[in-house]
Amino acid sequence: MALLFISEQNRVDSWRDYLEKEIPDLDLRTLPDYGNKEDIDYALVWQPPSGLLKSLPNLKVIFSLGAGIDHLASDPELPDNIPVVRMVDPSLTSGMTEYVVMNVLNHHKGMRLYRDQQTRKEWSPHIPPVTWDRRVGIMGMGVLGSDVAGKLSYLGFDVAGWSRTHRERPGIKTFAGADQLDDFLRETEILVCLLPLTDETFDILNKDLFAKLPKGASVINAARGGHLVEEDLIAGLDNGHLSEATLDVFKSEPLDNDHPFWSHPKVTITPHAASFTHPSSSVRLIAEGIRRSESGEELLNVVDMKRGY
Ligand code: NDP
Ligand code: OXD
Repeated sequence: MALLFISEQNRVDSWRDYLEKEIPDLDLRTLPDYGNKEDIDYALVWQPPSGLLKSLPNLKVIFSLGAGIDHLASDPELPDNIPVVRMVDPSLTSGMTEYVVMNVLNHHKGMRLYRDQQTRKEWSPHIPPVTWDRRVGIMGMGVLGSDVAGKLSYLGFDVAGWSRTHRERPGIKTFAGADQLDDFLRETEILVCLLPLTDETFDILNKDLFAKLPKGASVINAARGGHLVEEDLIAGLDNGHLSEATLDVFKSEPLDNDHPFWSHPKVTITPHAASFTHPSSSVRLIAEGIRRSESGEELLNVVDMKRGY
């Protein structure tokens, strides 16, 4: 059975051994010379060339190498009759939780101020509120947001979550839908975005939303650059309404050399590195997906492409 793997070239090398060990009869194909189109049964992909998947006549399942599928949904040529399975993997989840918890703690403790002060050899302590008086608001309470919320709550933070449909979580204040967005934002001091990128969530982090946060709030965007109106964030930071931002994702990646974020004193940048799909754990999910497909069982983590996530 043939699986076409599409990602950055260096990632194939790290995936090959794991895939071949987990799926012994696997015939692994890569670009550019992947052989006959008719051979390909499965595709495991990140940002495949537009139209390529549609040209594979015997394709059974498209596996996304990431949790997000906007890299597929944005392809107008994506075949609409092939299920898309997204990555729901413990290593991806724990990596994201580490990233968000690390940055929430940095914002909470004022680490950016201390970095600045160090350059001036300035000794000025800042006393943060106790964690239970610090509201962290998480936009997107799915696989990643729920895990992050649980761990932050364990650390004692006052955690709120916002999702599309109402979801009860022990110890978390939950809000849902456009009607409850303002209530969610009103007390959020550290805002974390873990939404999928859809038509509804594109540009959601904009000046109107920032204006509803309390003065001094900070922003962590670990979801997609498409969520953020970049100039609105810069305006909010420059006029003092927002205190700082940590950004992992950008409208255009890699970030342009002359982008103002690089040198903005209140912005911390990571290069779309909040979390990664590690082959050591995620190949089991691909193998299970292929097994289910071959035996006619229901696939897990199939994306609702109409809903967009
Ligand atoms: P899930 O699909 O599990 O969760 C999505 C959450 O967003 C759900 O709670 C959903 O609500 C909510 N949501 C969707 N649309 C809306 C809306 N219009 N209004 C309010 N809430 C909405 O996704 P994951 O948690 O697995 O991943 C989230 C995103 O994180 C991915 O799509 C990807 O873009 C990004 N990501 C970034 C990485 C990085 O390295 N920077 C790594 C991995 C993922 P409901 O619960 O009601 O369905
Ligand atoms: C993902 C990502 O969606 O890495 O998994 O961005």
